[in-house]
Amino acid sequence: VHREETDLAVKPRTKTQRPPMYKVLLLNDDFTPMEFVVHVLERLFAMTHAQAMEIMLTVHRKGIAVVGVFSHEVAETKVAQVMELARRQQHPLQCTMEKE
Ligand code: TYC
Repeated sequence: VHREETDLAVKPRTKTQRPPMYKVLLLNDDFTPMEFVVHVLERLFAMTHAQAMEIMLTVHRKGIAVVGVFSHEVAETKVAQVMELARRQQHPLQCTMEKE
């Protein structure tokens, strides 16, 4: 029989610790081609063409958008991968992360 069913009093459980999650943010600029941004989103964030278009247009109109929410390690890797693809093509695209 489980302890909870037999004990007169059960110690309150301490709150479960969840690891902090990080938003990966994409920033607008006037120079990076729309097709390049869509390509990056499809390639690195496993988005469909329609999803990638939607996020890209949100960034284009609003200046910034959340691309996804990940663990610290995965978010860091995604940001580095976006920045590396942009650098290689000499686009000024900026990607950053922020604790949720
Ligand atoms: N504003 C860019 C243009 O008009 C397109 C763009 C969208 C750039 C999203 C960056 O994160 C970005 N070509």
